[in-house]
Amino acid sequence: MDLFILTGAGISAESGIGTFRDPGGLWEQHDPRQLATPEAFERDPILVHRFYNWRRETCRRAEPNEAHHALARLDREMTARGDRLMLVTQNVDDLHERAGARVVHMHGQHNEARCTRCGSVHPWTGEMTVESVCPTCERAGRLRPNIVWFGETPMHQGRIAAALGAADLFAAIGTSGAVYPAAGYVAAARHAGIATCELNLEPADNAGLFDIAFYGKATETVPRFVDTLLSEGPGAFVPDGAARP
Ligand code: BJW
Repeated sequence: MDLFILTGAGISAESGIGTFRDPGGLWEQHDPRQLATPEAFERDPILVHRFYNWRRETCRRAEPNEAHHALARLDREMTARGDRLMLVTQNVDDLHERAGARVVHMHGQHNEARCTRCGSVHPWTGEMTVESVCPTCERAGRLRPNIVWFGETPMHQGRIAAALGAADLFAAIGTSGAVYPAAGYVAAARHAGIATCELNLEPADNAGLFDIAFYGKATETVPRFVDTLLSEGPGAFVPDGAARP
């Protein structure tokens, strides 16, 4: 079995981390152009640091939920059987790894700082300010959250493309399908003849591209999905029960 799973903000929603585009979501309350672009950081680093210090603290207080734990169980059991799982998250929280899963962060991580002068990346759990000093080059004022903002290149794209091409099943969990390149992975999977499955609270913007969908809270749908995968394999999620040509 070779699985590719993409997660988004919806998987962490029940851990108390707000999503971006749901009613009352982060981008309804805050303008992403003022907070999540390199230009915004250039223009007003104090504002951007304040926003991410608050987000980092929210993530620090949150705990993994049943959906994170189910994916960690899937990772452990697939590894024990010699199967392959590529778990890619757009989330910048660390709830997948705190549940025990191995995960690739394509949009970076809250708990890391990157130096815009020397390029070094450092674990960072506390406040980050315009006075923070880079542990490597020892310059102050050059650290930023190690997060992919709009207009920047998402991380690990080569590794992600290779894993997507080799998968038997592509599943997207709790993502609105609004932000590229992640929103385009389902089309790439279809193009490669890979079965596609959506688990979401509501249909994503790209819902029409999935072969099969399960709607409901991640803490309910994901453990069921994992149980079925482990007992029946990915064929259970191909509509006619057979692999697509
Ligand atoms: C539940 C649930 C529950 C709720 N259970 N489910 C025009 C066309 C196409 C592309 C572009 C365009 N103009 C610009 C672009 C590119 C741009 C883009 O896509 N913009 C769109 C807005 C149009 N993309 C970029 O700039 C990216 N870079 C790029 O493309 O570089 C070029 C390149 C590509 C490939 C190779 C090389 C180069 C970078 C994107 C960076 C995104 N950054 C953010 C901010 C991170 C920092 C932070 O956290 O502050 O990442 S934006 C934000 O959106 C965050 C998320 O990771 C990302 C995706 O959001 P997600 O996870 O889908 O959350 P929501 O809120 O949208 O959806 C939540 C879902 O959960 C919903 O479906 C709910 O129903 C569901 N849900 N509760 C289950 N309990």
